[in-house]
Amino acid sequence: MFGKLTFEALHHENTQNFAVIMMMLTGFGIAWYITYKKKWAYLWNEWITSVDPKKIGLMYIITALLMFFKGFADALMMRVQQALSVGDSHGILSAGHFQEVFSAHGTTMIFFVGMGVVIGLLNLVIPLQIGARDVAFPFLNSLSFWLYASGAALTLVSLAVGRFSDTGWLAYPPLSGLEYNPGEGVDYWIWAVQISGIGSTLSGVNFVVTILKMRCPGMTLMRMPIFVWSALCAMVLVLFAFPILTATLYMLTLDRYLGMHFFTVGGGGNMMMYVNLIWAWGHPEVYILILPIFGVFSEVVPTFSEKPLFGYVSMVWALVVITFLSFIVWLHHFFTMGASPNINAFFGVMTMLIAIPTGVKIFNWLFTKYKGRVHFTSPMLWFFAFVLNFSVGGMTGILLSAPPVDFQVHNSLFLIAHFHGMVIGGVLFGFFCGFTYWFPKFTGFFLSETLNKWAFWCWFSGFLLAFMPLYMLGFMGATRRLDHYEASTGWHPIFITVAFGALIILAGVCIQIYGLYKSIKDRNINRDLTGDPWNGRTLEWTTPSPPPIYNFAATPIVDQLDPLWAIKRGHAPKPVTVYEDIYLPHNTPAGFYIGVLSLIFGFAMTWHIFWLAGISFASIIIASIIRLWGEDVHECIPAAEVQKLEEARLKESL
Ligand code: HEM
Ligand SMILES: [Cu+2]
Repeated sequence: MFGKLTFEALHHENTQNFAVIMMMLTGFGIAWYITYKKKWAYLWNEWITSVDPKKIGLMYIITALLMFFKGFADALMMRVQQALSVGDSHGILSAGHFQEVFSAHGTTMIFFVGMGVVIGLLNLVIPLQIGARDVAFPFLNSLSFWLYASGAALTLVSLAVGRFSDTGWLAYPPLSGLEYNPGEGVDYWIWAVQISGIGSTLSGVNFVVTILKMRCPGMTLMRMPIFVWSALCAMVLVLFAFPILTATLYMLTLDRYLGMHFFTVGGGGNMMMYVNLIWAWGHPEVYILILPIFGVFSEVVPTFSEKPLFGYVSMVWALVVITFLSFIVWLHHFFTMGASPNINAFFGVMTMLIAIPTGVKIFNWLFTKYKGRVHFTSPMLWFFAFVLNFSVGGMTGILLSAPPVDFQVHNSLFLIAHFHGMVIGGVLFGFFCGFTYWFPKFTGFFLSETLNKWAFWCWFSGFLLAFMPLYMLGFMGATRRLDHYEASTGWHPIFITVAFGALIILAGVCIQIYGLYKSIKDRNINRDLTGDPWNGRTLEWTTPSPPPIYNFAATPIVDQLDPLWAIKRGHAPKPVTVYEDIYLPHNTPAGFYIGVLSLIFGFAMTWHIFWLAGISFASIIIASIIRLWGEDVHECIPAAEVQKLEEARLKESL
């Protein structure tokens, strides 16, 4: 009846029990608070069923931040373990549990934090920047979000029921095959990643179409803000890369559930195929995360330097070249697998080539500041820290792309230092930069700048202390995924140092949480009444903060880059507002239902409860058909009503 699920699945080590209790208390706390404030109906009507990309974007970011706490807790546990587990001492985690922790950390951070913050930013900013009222497929957008959330939820469920995968964030066979891993861990991983991955593919479809088809009149491709360009490139990568992930996971599923042998050497399969396929998705994936971040900096740096972006056209071409190149470098992730020297050399050279367009971008940002009036606001601080970290990470990446060097340091902490430079110094710092920059736009009030700066300095110094010494450890021979080592290695002091670094990051995180809390509490005294607090250049700053549900009272028309600056500087006429009837899609609970059904399906498949899996899968299909059958209902806000709303708002802001 319940497949492999027994009460045994609820037995855990004490550290994990603690985590489960904390998670449940947090959940109950939130539920109690919503009940106490009588907000369930509000939550359902305004958020859960919403198809407004501004709300969906915020939901992505909130989910990603919650998942970040989990991934960060995993990271702290690993750091504590490595600082303690030397010689006779064995630290706080058993070897098996440690493996689960690093697998969960990597999976959570890449799929649920990285993807969440990036797609969240896209939802918030893209429609506004292109002068649109919505994305091309509003319901699909809501569905994407709920599939993503359901993958994240499945990862959390694995904390409480059974165990998560212990095969690393990419689950290479044969370790992840049935023979070596008969438990439920790998299946949790497969379904969590598969379900959220389908959500990502749908987001890719949605944003490519939105950017290509929904731009306001006059916005030609070469008049799009660079953030839009970066999003377009990233979403094209999604379209090409995510189907590979889906297919690869599907083959692993067939291997594990039906005893097929795609990746089993004994049965005629080839596990190297898995490694090739997963990285044919995996390398583009890191660019899916970083390209939109390049876009963020291309918005922030000119605004806070009071100068147009240096080299717009070269910026666009750099993005396009990176997009292309990122598909022909995947083999650098397994130089040591035994391909011929010629093949290794080809992929090594292709990898090095990426440094050129990336360098173009870095120099363009720096030249943008040249002779500009640079404001050292917190978004700019994140940018400066990014330049440093990304350059160091990029340089060590070039080292790794030389096969002979890679043979020495692959699988060592040198690699961990390199890619955390990219994902923390790049993706996270870039997200914090964009988050701070656009925060007043979407909430209508500011974050505390003083606290932002404190948080920044903790993150920055903590990062340097937590990750730079890993380059050294890597050279000294410390491998990654290490839960225990001997004192004679001499690594112990360095592991203690990097643990302190992680604690300083923790201080930064705490300051950020407090800052968020404080700015929400004081929101009536730190309101942004202008809609354009930073002297912005692009269309999102022509709307009030927060923007009305329909974004623009009248569809904007543009005839150049940086249209808002053009108006402010008298290079373009002030737009006259001609009110029009506005059509907006109705909210729908279908996305939420399909998300919940997918969660049930993933859980049932993981535990081999096949009748439940069958029912939930059939329900997903039926729900989709019902949804597709219905007419797309739109709500009309008549022009007169829009005018009334706009005039009321103007009066209020005076
Ligand atoms: C916020 C602070 C973070 C800390 C302190 C941290 C720490 C760590 C540690 C200690 C490991 C294990 C290293 C080893 O193998 O010995 C690790 C692995 C990893 N981290 Fe992080 N990390 C952080 C953030 C991130 C972020 C933001 C991402 C991605 C967006 C990320 C992605 C990964 C991945 C993919 C792995 C490899 C997991 C595996 O071996 O399968 N981490 N991290
Ligand atoms: Cu790569």
